[in-house]
Amino acid sequence: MEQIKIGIVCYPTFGGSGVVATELGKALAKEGHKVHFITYSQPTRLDFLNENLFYHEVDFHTYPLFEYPPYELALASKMVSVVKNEKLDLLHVHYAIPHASAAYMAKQILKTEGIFIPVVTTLHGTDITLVGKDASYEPVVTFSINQSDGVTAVSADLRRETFEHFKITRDIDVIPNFIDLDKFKKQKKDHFKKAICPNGEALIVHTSNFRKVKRIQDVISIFANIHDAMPAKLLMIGDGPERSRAESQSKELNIEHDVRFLGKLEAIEEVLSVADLFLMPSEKESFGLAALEAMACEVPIISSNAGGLPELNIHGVTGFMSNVGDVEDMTKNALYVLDKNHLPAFKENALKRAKDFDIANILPLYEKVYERVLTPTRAMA
Ligand code: GMT
Repeated sequence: MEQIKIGIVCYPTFGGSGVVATELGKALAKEGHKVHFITYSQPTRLDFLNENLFYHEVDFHTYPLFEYPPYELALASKMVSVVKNEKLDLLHVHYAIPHASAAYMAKQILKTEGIFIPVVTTLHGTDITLVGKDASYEPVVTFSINQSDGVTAVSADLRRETFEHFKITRDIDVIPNFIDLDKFKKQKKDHFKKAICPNGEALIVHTSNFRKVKRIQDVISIFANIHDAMPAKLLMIGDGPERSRAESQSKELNIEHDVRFLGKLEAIEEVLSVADLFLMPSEKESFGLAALEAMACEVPIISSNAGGLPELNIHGVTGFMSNVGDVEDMTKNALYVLDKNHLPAFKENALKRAKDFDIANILPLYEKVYERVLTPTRAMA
């Protein structure tokens, strides 16, 4: 498509929605589009220089009257000024709350000045499945989805759930998460593997934000069972509210010497390069980007069958899926995959499946949505 100027709004943190938004922006910039990130701090993965990438910080000031600083208003105001100053063609907001409603407000303000700016909203999961459904947000989420010019969801399951729980009066395109296979690939890190697993132990990995929805207590329980059956080590990457409980659990189970909590890591692909198995027993997972990152590094997946995971993890091929909370079944499957006679095929299949989500295949799907929402603007010009 012809090169355009896009404003991307996202959470700049380690979470999946921020990662997808940032990686998408970087890929669009490489294609020659001008990409302006509008966030409250520099996105974590915005880590390289490109003449087409720009960053605008939302500065919001508090005042003694405000018990809760009105971030959404500051964000909407920032969107208005960036659209005007940079002559943006469209806004692409990731995560409905509060980005889609702030974009709606910015759009209405700009309309009064004769500027039409189309808004694309990407739904990522918890903005619908956990937070959005909450009665305190539901009317605003419904309204701002319906008022967006384009809406995408990261899996067919998330699209289904959006239609099920909200009164949606428009289409939603499914555009899955994607992966940069140049960054996420198995690297030779034998020395690292030797340091963690000096006696050839199996290396199990989990990465997440350690929120309740990730069920990291199941990760520890599954690992404890694997550990009973064979020599194994577990690396827990990330941080969040459930971390200390999981640390205590591994002490109670007497496996703490073989479980390491590494905290937040930038170069996850280096750890994934030496992993044998990835655990994702989540309660909900609209897509499971962390599992895709593991698969790209040739790591098979033991996951729950929640949400969009069946759209990624092929049961019996790239790993296995079980019902949420079925630790016994997940353990049995993990031991099957880790069997030396089975592991190589699962690794190969994981990489093969990850290639379906190559960013080169997914980027054009977003560009198609951009083209579509821009058509009425061009007709008006
Ligand atoms: O997984 C999280 O809690 C983070 C969350 C987010 O919004 O940042 O991730 C969601 O978006 C990712 C990117 O689209 C998806 O891959 C994750 O599956 C999804 N998480 C959940 O649905 C729990």
